Amino acid sequence: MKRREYAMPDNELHWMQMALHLARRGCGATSPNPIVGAVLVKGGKIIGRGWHRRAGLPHAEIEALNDAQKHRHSPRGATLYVTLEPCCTHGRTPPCTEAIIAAGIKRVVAGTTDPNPKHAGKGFKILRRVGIEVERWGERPREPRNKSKRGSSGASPHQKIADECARLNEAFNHWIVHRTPFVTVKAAMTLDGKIATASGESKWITGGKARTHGMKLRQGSDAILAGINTILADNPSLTVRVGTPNSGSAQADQEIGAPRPRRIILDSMARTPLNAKVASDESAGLTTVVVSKRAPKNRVAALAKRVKVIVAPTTKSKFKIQNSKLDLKWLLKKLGAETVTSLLVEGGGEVNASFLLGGLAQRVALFYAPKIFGGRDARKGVAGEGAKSLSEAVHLREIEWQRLGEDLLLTARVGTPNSCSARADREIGVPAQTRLDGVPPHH
Ligand code: AOF
Ligand code: ZN
Repeated sequence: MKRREYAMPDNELHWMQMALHLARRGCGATSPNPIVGAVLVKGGKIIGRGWHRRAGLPHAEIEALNDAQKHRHSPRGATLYVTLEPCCTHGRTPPCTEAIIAAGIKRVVAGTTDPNPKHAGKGFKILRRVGIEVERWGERPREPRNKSKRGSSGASPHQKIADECARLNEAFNHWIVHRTPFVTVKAAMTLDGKIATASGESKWITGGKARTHGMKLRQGSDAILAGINTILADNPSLTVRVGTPNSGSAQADQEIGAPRPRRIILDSMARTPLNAKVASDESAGLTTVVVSKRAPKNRVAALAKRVKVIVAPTTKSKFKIQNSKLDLKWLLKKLGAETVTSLLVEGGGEVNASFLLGGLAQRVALFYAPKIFGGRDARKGVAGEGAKSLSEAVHLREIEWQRLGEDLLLTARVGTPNSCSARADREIGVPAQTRLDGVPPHH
């Protein structure tokens, strides 16, 4: 017998699912704004649908109201299902709360609270104050769990929707609070954690499906970052291309449409060759080379003719006094101020280690190919000085394994050292979450 999930009308799940679907249409296009979807329902029927398309354009709620108007439906007395708390301030666009009140909406069901400190519950308060019924989806009483399903996959459809609304905008949620980008460290490795052979060969470690997924990760990021050693060794383009699975060659791949992520190169001594792809291709305008004060002036000047160059402060290395490093915390603040909400770090090993072991990454996306390179001089996915003891290890949580052809992809959150090791061990097999790049499977 079909179990009733909770004491709310069944249709509500449907409307909220639809709002989530609509929200995802904005995937990768709304930065620095969140993706949001909205459905207006009156008399059990949908009278308007909308989603936020791009920063500067109307919010999802306004799109839904406009849609209702276009089809000559009056929104008076309707219920608004929206994945995020309606905003209540003037930004690039006027407050949605005012439009909702003016339209005579009776009830608002919102997926989650907007973490933007300017809103963060204030939108709900304003609506309630004028007598609009407001419900936060995630605050509904939880239905008792089905015992047989208890554990990793026991979440009800209601709870899944609440979780998805909260997870829909991970990068935005992080950036709007911390004002630094949400950092994902990505690496494609052999099973023994190598990203290149001792002779430096590194192309196509993983197969076509994994590479296509890697491209989606790039596409969902505001910026991609790599270190100078990677530029010198691999001369990567760091652009978004749609790969033909197993094409095996970058030339067989095609450039796809905007918005294109920025490319950030960590290069303290300004050694990026002027003919490197990142400095010479048609997307050179999207490249920023981050140098230190010690970089030779003539090199900096030559690079600055082709790409954006910024001079970052340095921090003394804990380990080698003579080795000062670019101050990554400073850089993240700078990028955050430039509305980079999500940053994909693509190595190499030293750069990955700086972010991971420096506590500057929030997520990892590690691709593993069923290959073994061995070799004490082979390049590692994560290098640096490494953890000195078990207690210094980077612990991962919310572990998700995905098979991509012959390869495996591990997606996980980076926990703070010591904080979640026990939980992380138990969490293998958490329910499938919003996909890494936020792009729905059928999108
Ligand atoms: C909503 N619905 O569809 C979105 C919201 O500059 P603005 O006017 O676009 O406002 C941006 C802020 O509004 C953003 O930081 C976030 O807090 C919220 N985004 N809110 O009610 C939407 N995209
Ligand atoms: Zn709004």
